[in-house]
Amino acid sequence: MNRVYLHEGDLPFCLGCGHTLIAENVDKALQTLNLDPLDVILVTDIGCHGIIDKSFKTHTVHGLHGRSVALASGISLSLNNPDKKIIVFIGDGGATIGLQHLIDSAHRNFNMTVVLHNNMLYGMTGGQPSELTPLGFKTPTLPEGSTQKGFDMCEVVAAAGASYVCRLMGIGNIADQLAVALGKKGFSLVEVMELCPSYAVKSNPGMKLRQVVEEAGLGIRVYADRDYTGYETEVKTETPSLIDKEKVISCDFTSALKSPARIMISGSAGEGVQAAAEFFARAAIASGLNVTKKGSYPVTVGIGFSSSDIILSPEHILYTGSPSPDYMIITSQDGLDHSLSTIKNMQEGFIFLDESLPVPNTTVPVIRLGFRKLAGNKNAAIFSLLYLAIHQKLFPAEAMLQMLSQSKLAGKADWNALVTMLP
Ligand SMILES: Cc1ncc(C[n+]2csc(CCOP(=O)(O)OP(=O)(O)O)c2C)c(N)n1
Ligand code: SF4
Repeated sequence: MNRVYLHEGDLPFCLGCGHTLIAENVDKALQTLNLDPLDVILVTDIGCHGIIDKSFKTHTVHGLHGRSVALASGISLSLNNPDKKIIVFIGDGGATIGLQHLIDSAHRNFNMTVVLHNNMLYGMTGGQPSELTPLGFKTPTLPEGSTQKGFDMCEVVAAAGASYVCRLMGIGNIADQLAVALGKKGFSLVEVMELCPSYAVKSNPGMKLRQVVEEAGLGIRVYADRDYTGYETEVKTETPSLIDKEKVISCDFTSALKSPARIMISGSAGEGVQAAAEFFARAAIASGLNVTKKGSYPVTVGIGFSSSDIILSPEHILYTGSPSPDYMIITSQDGLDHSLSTIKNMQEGFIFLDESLPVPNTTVPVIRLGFRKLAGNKNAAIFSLLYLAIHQKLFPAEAMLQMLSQSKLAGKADWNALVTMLP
C-alpha cells in the first residue's frame, strides 16, 4: 500500500524498531478512514516515538515528555469538532510520567486516539525501565532484570472510563485494529507491544515479543468498548478569544530598516527591562516592522538579571533565535554578568554599555553611555532602547514616545527632554 499520510523515504528509527511498524500501520489505518491529512492532528512528545513528526503530512504538535495527552486534551476541547481526528503518540515512559493526564482524559472521554508505543523501556535515553517494564525484563541500566511487575495500562485506562481500549502485538499488519480505534468517538487507547532492538533485544538475547507479553500476563484483546455519550465535562463554546482583548497597533509611522536587526537588552530584575522591550516592540510594529520579543529572567523574578531578545525586520521573521545580536544593550551589572557568554561570541555589532560598568573583554565596539545617570535606574532600559531606535535609525523616536505617552509611564520621566540629552 502506498503512503498517503507519511512522506516517502526512510523513517527515523533504528532498523527493526517497532515504532516503524506503528507509523506505517497508522498511515494505512487512516487511509481506511479516508481522512484529509489536514483534518488529522498528531500530538507527540519526547522519546523516540516522537521524532516521527517530520515524517507525517498531518498537523503535528510536539510537547514535553509525558504531556502529549494533556496537549491533545486542550486541542480536543478547543476544537470541539468531531470531524478532526486527534491522534496521540506516546511511549511507555511518557505514559507513566504523564499517567494522570491519561486517566483524566479517559475519564472525561475527550475525543482522541492514544497510540501507546510500549517497548517496555525508555528508548531515547538508553534503555532505563519504565513503570510498564515487566518482571524479569532486563535493560542496559537494569541488567539483573526488573524486580517488580509493570502495571497494566489497558486495565487502568478502561477503568477510568475510556470509550475503547485494546492491546495489540506490534507484529505484521495491525492497520485494521488501529482503524477500529481511530474510528471510535471519545477517548480510545491502543497499546501496541513492541521491542526496541537497540536496548531490549541486546539486554535479553533470544527474547521473543510474544513470550514476554504472555509471561507478563498482558492480554491481547479489547478491554473496553462502550457507547460514547459525550464529554464527561462541561465544554464552553462561547469562550472569548484572548487575542480580541489586545489593542490593535495601528501603523502610524514608517521605518527605513532594510534588513533584520537583532537586539538584546540585559539589565536587572525590577528595573523595567521587559516593559521597555515591550514598548520598543510595539513602537516598531507601529512603524510597520515585523517583530519578535522574548524575555528571560530567573524564576525568582524580583532579583538577578532580566533580559530580552528582540528582532525587528521589514520581512517576515521565520527564525526567532538570536544567538549573536547586532546590538547588545547592558544597563546594569546583573545584565553584564548574564551577557558575558553572548558578548564572547559576538564577532560583529555594537555593545551599548552603561558608563557605570566595567568594559568587558571583546573585539566589538563598546559605546559607554550614562543611561542610569540621565534617566534613573528604573528608566534606564527604556531610555537605552529609545537611544538605539534613534541612533541606529531603526524607526522614528515619535513611535516610541507615542507608546510611552499612552502608558502609565507617561508621567514617570520627561521623555521628550531625555531624547535631547542623548549624545
Ligand atoms: C519530564 C522529563 N523527564 C525525563 C526526560 C528525559 N527523557 C527524554 S526521552 C526519555 C525516555 C523516553 O521513553 P519513552 O517515553 O518510553 O519513549 P521511547 O524513547 O521508548 O519511544 C526520557 C526519560 C524528559 N525529556 N522530560
Ligand atoms: S533506540 Fe530503540 S526505541 Fe529508539 S529508535 Fe532505536 S530501536 Fe527504536
